[in-house]
Amino acid sequence: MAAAGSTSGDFSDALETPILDVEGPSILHKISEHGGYAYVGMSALAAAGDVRAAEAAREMAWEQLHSGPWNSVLPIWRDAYSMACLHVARFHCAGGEISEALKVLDMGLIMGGLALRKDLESAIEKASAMARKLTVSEGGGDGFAQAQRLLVPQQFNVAEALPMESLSRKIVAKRSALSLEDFLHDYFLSGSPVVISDCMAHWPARTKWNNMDYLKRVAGYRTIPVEVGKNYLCSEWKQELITFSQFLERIQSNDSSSDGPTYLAQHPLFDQIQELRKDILIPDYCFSGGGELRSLNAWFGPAGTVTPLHHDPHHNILAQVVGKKYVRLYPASVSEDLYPHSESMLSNSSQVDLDNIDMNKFPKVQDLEFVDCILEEGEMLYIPPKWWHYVRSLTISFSVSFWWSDYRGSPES
Ligand SMILES: O=C(O)CCC(=O)C(=O)O
Repeated sequence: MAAAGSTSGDFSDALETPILDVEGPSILHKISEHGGYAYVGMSALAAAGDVRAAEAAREMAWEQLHSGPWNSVLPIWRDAYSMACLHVARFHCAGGEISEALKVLDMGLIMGGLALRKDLESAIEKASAMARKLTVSEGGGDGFAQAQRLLVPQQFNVAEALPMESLSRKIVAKRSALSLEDFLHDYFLSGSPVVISDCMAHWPARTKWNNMDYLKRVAGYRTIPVEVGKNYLCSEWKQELITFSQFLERIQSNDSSSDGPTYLAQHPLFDQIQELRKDILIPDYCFSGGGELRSLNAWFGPAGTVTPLHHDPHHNILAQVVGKKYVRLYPASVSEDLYPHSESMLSNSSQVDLDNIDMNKFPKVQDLEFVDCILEEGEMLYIPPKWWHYVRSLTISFSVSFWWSDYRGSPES
């Protein structure tokens, strides 16, 4: 994709901020009540056209967001951060720096508060349309004129090593086009996992997400948070913010370098990128139990990503849109024998590394019953609440998880 770095296209009036225009004074008032006078001063200068003040205000709000644990940050500072992002993006837009504007607006969405979210979203929509136009006019094509570049070739090469004893015990039951009634009766009510095949052929994502050009076109300039490293339990693990295009290049080049794979994991991508949200449908199964949908997350990465053994409090449908994954599941009844971490933050994760089990430290694991499967492209896996799961991608893989609670709500994890 050609860089839409700077352009002569007129974008100066594209960034309308109707909510900021109305709510701005009251947000600033609250910030000054919390001692943020310097921010308020800079923000006023930014609104009057001072670029450096806009950057300074954004920096100040950023510092506040990083002043302690995330849940201790005053919500008003998140709105202050969104406000400053809108100011900074406006200057980038006026200068024709569309990709810079998009980066700043995405940071506002990812890190900012809810008050100005609609302004951020509509600015992103406009800036994305402008970026696409520029890409076409600069000769990048619209991605459909050329032969499709597939993320995952039709022939899979599953060379990844699986944990010991994989696929040698009980395989997860598989049902084709399972009716809602049978799902409820045979699996949901008894709390048993099941793989459901032939249930998502109608999703636009099934034809679109394996196409590199499509993904670049709808999301290439967007900034996303990724995880880099073997997995979140390892000390060298880190998080980075990169553009979707950079991410696609990394996973295509199969460069898991010394840092380990780059994984877009457990990210509410579909709240952030509306075009991708349109490509998926909420499975009817997620309405079982009369509760509510809690979150939709994307899991997108190269072959070899590992989500270590852990459990979640919600019902989960893990939908495999592109590529395939190995999944191993242990019932909640064996929790104690899986040696959960003692720190509360990690108490839903096991200390056992299934890829390299230390039998001296964790002797009970060896004899535990588990079920496992290879989750193929186009299949969904139902994971009941509290079931432990370990997930390894066997190819480039793009999955979506749907978490929901039943009428009782969900127990704390
Ligand atoms: O696909 C993965 O890597 C992990 C998925 C997962 O843990 C979940 O959906 O809860």
